[in-house]
Amino acid sequence: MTEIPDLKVALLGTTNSGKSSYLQGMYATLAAGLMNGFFLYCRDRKLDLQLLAEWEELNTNGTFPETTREGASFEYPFVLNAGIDPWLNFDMLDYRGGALLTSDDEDPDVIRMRAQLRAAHSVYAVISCEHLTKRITPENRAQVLMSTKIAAISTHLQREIGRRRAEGAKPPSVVVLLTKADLLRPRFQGQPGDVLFKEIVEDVRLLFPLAFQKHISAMICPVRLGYFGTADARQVQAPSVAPNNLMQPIAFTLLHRLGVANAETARAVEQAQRTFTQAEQAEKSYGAKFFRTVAKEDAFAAATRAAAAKLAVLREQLAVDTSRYQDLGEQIGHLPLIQDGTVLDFASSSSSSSSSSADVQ
Ligand SMILES: Nc1nc2c(ncn2[C@@H]2O[C@H](COP(=O)(O)OP(=O)(O)O)[C@@H](O)[C@H]2O)c(=O)[nH]1
Ligand SMILES: [Mg+2]
Repeated sequence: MTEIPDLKVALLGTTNSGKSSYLQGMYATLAAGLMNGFFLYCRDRKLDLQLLAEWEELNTNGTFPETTREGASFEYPFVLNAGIDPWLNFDMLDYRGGALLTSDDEDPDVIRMRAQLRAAHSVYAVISCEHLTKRITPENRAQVLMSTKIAAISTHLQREIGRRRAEGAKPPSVVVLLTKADLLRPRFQGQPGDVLFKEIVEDVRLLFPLAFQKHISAMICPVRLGYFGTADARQVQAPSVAPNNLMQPIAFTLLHRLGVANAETARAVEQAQRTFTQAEQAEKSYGAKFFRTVAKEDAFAAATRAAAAKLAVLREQLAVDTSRYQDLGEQIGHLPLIQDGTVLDFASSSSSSSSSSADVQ
């Protein structure tokens, strides 16, 4: 089997913020191929069955799984297929929320979390919307920072960004994952979608300014598994399960990764084009010489062929990745994206297509 690239996502959020539930719903959505021809599956067959069984349990009986797994950090070894081709090893890391609480540098969970953060291409900062039922103000900010553990998440991520900067490496992309978005309903009832986004962006700016930093690409994504009305019910009405926006964060993570990779491939194509032109010219000018040997002629021709083949492979890769980039871009809809502190105009960016965000609450 050919090597496929790795993509690592770290989910950081306090206990009960909705990390595992998001992961399950997201997995069920992507395993079903609902993201425009991209499919997710789990290399670990047991985990795969468990995730799908838990999702089915929620959908048929309205029961959330026990949080026994909260005792340990958990790594899900997914593979993302583009059509029938395996494209990426997609590892998702579901941290034990408790690791965020301790400032003990020797704590094994903290050590593991740092190691995983180092490898992460994308970090999801998870905030439950139960803390966003009122507008964030300078007065209530400290309280919300504490109960969401978002300050600790910022600290860990900031450290990692600093470490990468010192090494000349790129920071991870950032998704602000606003789980339990059904709980925003009373706050925004009857208001147009762009009011919700405008206010939520300002809330996030106060809670998690890191997402607005220079060199950071971020997305703010409200997600919901259903309309449950409360923040931590073990038992809900099965028909109230109505997932929304579960795949958009993944599409964003992939887009960001592809954007970086495509820029590199485009540079490699330019370089390969130059090499090819030089080889071709060298072959031509040797061919024009009066004294030539067949062996040398063959060597020049072989060099041209090799350069042409390399150029063709790179061009093909760029074409495939560019088309994937377009397919994924269509999945994002008009969710707020933040690049270098500038909020891209989500309200006007696309008005039709995708169902995302239209009914976030
Ligand atoms: N209202 C609402 N509650 C949710 C939603 N998703 C999860 N929950 C609740 O949040 C609880 C904790 O979620 P869990 O995923 O275990 O959190 P974790 O500790 O961060 O992994 C669940 O048992 C559900 O009751 C949602 O979309 N809406
Ligand atoms: Mg969990």
